[in-house]
Amino acid sequence: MNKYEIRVMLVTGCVMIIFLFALLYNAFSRKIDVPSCVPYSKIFEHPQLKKIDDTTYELYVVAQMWAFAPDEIDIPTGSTVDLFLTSKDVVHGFNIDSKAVNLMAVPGGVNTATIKFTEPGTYNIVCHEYCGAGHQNMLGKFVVKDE
Ligand SMILES: [Cu+2]
Repeated sequence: MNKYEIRVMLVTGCVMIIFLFALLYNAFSRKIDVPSCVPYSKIFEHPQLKKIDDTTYELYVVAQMWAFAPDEIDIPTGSTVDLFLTSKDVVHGFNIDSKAVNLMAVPGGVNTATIKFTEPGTYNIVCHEYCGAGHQNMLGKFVVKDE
């Protein structure tokens, strides 16, 4: 190793330290965090299950670290649910157990699916896209009951 190599390594190390310091300074002192935005429709400001008629529902779900809103959805057996899914912060997943529904919740975008619940039971929802420290606790469920 000659003296030029050592010099280059020292300069590189200094630049990295300055960069890291600038990053942490901005993150903590200026409280910069992940953005929070809800797209397009005002309806996502109040995530909800909307009844259209006796067997049809529209469901507006907002995912954020680390929960779904709403996280428990009660519907009668035989219902058809039109799902509209978005995210407030980072990309999340939306997978319904024993249903062929596997969506991404993307900030700034809306993904949709139509789901028919013909059998009563509890259908768990999991976030299957790693989204940070609380990811494993990001759960929800559909509770389908006979009326
Ligand atoms: Cu997650």
